[in-house]
Amino acid sequence: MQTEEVFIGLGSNLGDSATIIEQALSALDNVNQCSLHARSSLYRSAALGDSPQDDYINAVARVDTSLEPMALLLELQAIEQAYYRQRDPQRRWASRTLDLDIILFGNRIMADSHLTIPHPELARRRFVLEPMFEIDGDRFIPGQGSLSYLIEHAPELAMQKLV
Ligand code: A4P
Ligand code: MG
Repeated sequence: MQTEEVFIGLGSNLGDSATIIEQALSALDNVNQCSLHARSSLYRSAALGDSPQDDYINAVARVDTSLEPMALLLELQAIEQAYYRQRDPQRRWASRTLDLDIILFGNRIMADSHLTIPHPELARRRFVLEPMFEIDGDRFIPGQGSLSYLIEHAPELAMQKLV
């Protein structure tokens, strides 16, 4: 079956974040028509957003999938739900037990009311760019240029790679 390379960003800043991220990586590998091809280390970083909150633990996974983007998003949301993520519609970027974002989906570029790919914040997020580089080295990001260029120009962020 034809598969595409997808990069998924994982983040958590509530609860036992490192364990939650490790379990979510296994859950990704168990999704039908998805296999986990590679994963980054865990990274700790200061929270980006408008109100002070705890540091995040982040990682990036590369999965190979024959699912379409919307079907994959529904699978990711089901995994988020399994971790009882509490959503507060009044507060964008509020603390969360688990957040899964589609970063890249093959070479696709798309934007509709449910999905924007590549992820619209990618170029500003060192906690996604650097783990991607760790997994796979430099690559071209559709519509944006090389990953190394984006890393060179991304805003500074207090971030630590965990062993
Ligand atoms: N959506 C659109 N495009 C995508 C995509 N490429 N991947 C839509 C995933 N979802 C996408 O997402 C809201 C809607 O976005 C979804 O229903 C989907 O249709 P959500 O996960 O429910 O909401 P959210 O995550 O609270 O909002 P948002 O704006 O997606 O926040 P982000 O971008 O996820 O940012 N700081 C650090 N250091 N590390 C972090 O991981 N994360 C955030 C959250 C803020 N600050 C952070 C971190
Ligand atoms: Mg999200």
